[in-house]
Amino acid sequence: NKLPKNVVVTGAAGQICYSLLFRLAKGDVFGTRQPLRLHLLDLPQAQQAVRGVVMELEDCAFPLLTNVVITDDPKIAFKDVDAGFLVGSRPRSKGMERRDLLSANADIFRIQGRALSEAAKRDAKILVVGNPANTNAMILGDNAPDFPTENITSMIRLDHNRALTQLARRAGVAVGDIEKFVVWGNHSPTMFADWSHALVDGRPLSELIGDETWYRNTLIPEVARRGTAIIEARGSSSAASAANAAIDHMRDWVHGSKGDWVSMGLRSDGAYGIPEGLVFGMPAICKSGQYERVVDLQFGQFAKQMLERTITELSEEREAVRGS
Ligand code: NAX
Repeated sequence: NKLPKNVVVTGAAGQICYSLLFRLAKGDVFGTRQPLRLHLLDLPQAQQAVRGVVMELEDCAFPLLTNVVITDDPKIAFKDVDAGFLVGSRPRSKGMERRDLLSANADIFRIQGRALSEAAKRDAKILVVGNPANTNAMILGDNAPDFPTENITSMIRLDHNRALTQLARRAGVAVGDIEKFVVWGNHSPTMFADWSHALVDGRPLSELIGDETWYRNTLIPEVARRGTAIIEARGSSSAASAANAAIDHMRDWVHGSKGDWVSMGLRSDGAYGIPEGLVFGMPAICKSGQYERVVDLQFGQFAKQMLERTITELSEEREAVRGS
């Protein structure tokens, strides 16, 4: 019998977690033989709603779920965790400036960074989902002096998955046939969905589709606007697909990506001209519980411009939180 893994999930009363928690408890990330203890963190005013979600978790009688801790204290939530999904964050309220949003979230992730550093296991795998996810993940790392920053990642997988379906459909192939596709940069409209290395059966995907204008003028902006399209259609933001992307990200990190690339927000080491310390969507290959960055890629003029645009935005976000 395996020892249970401790998994912290923040924003537990929110809509993404309403899907994420059930799939986690079912075994979709760590496997169907791995028992789990969930540490659910949310704000004091959301504790009652979290208790309701836990009642529903109980009513699923998940064989893997050995215990659930409900708390509003980050130090308790991060205690001895093996993994974390940091979904909770401060949403933009009416009339709130972008700078105020960044600074409200900076405060949350500074506190959680300290709790992570003091209480989590050193090899814990952390995924930041709450927006602005890249900058929140950067702040978390900056404030976790005793925790390895390479174990802190941010989510760009939803954008990756969104693009993959559109590309596969256009090319007339299955999603699983596309290899070496990546989304670079910020989880925001400046993200760069990059098909320049993507292959289907060893053949360039761009050649197979053969329509650069569609790629530049339709695919890239539609992926960037997909979140807005979902809000318009559904009346609330993407939740089940976001939870699914979080599951994909963590499952691949834990179990491997079978040699293929995945898109992960990783702390830049300065490669590709991305300023060191920014958390940036980039390609990685996961194996044996670790990720390896894909290095030495070459870029054309268009890709360079697109990268520059999202680098500029993330650098500005960093400047905005520096003084906050
Ligand atoms: P909800 O507003 O439904 O839930 C957020 C929950 O977080 C609430 O229960 C709230 O009380 C809690 N919370 C707020 N501050 C907290 C704190 N300091 N500690 C613990 N919990 C706290 O949002 P939901 O739709 O679940 O989305 C959650 C976050 O994911 C948002 O920031 C959203 O923008 C972000 N997303 C990120 C995506 C990505 O690809 N990186 C895609 C999906 C999603 O938009």
